Amino acid sequence: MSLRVGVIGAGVMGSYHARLLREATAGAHLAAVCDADPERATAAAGGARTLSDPLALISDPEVEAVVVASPDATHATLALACLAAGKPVLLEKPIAPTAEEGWQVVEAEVALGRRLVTMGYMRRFDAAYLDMKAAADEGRIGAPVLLHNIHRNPSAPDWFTGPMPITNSFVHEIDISRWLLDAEMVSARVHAGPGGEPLMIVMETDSGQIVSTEVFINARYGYHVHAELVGREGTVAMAAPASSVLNHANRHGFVFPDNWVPRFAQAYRDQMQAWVRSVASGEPVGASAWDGHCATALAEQIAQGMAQGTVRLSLPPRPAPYGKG
Ligand code: ISE
Repeated sequence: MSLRVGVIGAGVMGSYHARLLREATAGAHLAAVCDADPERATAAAGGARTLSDPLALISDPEVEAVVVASPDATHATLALACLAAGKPVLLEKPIAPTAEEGWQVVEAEVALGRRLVTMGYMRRFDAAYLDMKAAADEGRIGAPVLLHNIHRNPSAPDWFTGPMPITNSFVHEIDISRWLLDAEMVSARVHAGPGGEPLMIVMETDSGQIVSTEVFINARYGYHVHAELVGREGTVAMAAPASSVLNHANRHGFVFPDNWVPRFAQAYRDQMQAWVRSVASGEPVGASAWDGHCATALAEQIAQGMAQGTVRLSLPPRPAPYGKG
């Protein structure tokens, strides 16, 4: 049996997810693509059906599971429609632009009594982060006390406005830091560089660990994500994300990609495969709707409170279906 998956959104992420379903995922195939722009939809569909109405795709009997990769503002509404239709959804981050909308998704899933939402926090499938987590969990660096993150994008698109460096980019570090440290964030302090960027965000966990993150969305030279986890007996850091080094024009080194798709290509692939397997087995995988809500709620509190100094962070009690994680 091959799972019939519909993809909503045919931009950078949607078209990559569609390609993974067409070419690189066992046990599933691309059944339909939906985008307001018919040319984009056709290009991403590679022969599969195209639609322009996302709700029609979700209710289509030919679609058994849905990937949502449309603009952030539509995520919660489409996730709610998937839950109402009883269809599993791989939902691109963030869960919503606001905590209130994200919480509606959590409440709807809890009311349904079944975990159908998987958040597309793909870093949880990246080999380097998985190595770091294994090193920490197996005690190879002693008790983790500090995590340094770097998140640099070459340039921000025009529509990247307001708090988006925090609510759209830094949400990745909130998620990956909660997951790596298996801890909750309790406070944050943001320092902004000249003219407002880069941001240096320092969070503290409920067991006193420190998480520092540089968010620099106009770093010019390339897309660069880095992390180092510091333990009492050692550290584990990401190696250069390259399989070769180049000698050219009096230089020696590796090349940074322009954006996150090449950097996390394998993580996206592994995430898609793991999601398709989890739909078949019924065993949840990856970040949950609760994790999605936590990232968005903490990002919102940080963005709203950053001008006032240290921000005390809080979350509602974790609903039972989400266990600990
Ligand atoms: C983008 O939406 C992503 O999710 C990328 O992974 C992240 O690095 C980038 O900053 C976001 O804007």
